[in-house]
Amino acid sequence: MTKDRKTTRQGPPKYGPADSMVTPRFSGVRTYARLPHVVDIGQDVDVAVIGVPFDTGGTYRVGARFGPEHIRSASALMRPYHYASHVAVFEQLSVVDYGDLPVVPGYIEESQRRITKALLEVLRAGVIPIDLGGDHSIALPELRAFAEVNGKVALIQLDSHSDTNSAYFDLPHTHGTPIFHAVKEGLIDTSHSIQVGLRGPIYSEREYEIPREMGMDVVTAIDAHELGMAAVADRIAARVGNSKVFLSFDIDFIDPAYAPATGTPEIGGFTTWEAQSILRRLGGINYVGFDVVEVIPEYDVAENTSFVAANVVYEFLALLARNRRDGVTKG
Ligand SMILES: [Mn+2]
Repeated sequence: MTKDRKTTRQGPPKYGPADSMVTPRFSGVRTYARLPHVVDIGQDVDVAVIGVPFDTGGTYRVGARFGPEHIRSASALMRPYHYASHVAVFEQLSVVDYGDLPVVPGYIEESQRRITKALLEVLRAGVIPIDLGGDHSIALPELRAFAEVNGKVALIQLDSHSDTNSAYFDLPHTHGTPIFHAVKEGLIDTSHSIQVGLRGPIYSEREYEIPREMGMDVVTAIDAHELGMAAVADRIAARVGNSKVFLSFDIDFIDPAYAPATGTPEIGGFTTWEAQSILRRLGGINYVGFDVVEVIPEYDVAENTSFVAANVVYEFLALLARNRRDGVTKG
């Protein structure tokens, strides 16, 4: 078990973004939110934003290897105060951009090994990672690292697909299979896990029964739109309770009208405001990590999708900043 950084870090945050009232936000080397690029992390870091530029798991469109670079670029417009939560994010948290984890294009299982190994170093330093994908196949090596440090974790998955297929083309690993393998490997506490936003043409009526039979709660997009975002958020919060939580945000949760640049777009999705509305109601949860995946900048329009992802990351940071301010500690 790692030490709890929330109680061990002394004094004000060491690392925060460049001041855009002092130097223009379009200047300098691009990192997430103009944060310092720091690879020597330890006591003085709470959160690390980390690129995972791997996209060999894509089954349709590919190019998420360029996601981290574009999300970082779009994030230059992040400002330090989160008004909806009334929190000065970087006064609460010491945050760095850790750069990218090692991957090997074309070699999914070797990349999984390298991602897990590198992420373990971050987790063992007591730092909460926010990973920028990459396709959703990275969730499996992420979950292997989270489970090794924390034991089974609860999963909040905002996604238009369940990603619980056992195989594609008679082979086990793609961006449509990570949750199947994670459950099979015992990495997820399914009884406290929930998938929200599932939609689109599927293979059969049975498809959404697969994650349910694994023990997860499933809120389809149809159900979520009927329930409304406040009720969806309440259901998520009740489901995970006091568990240690990994929140995985597939950008295809958002409707392609707002986030077109993704691997397998599905209409009937959620607006950016609806996504913010859910995320902002998920305070007080014991998060061990986050990711945002499946941004494929080649398909983007006016950088919209990267900008949405950059803001999703900012919502994650605000949740952690609120937890710090409110004295919420790890369980
Ligand atoms: Mn997915």
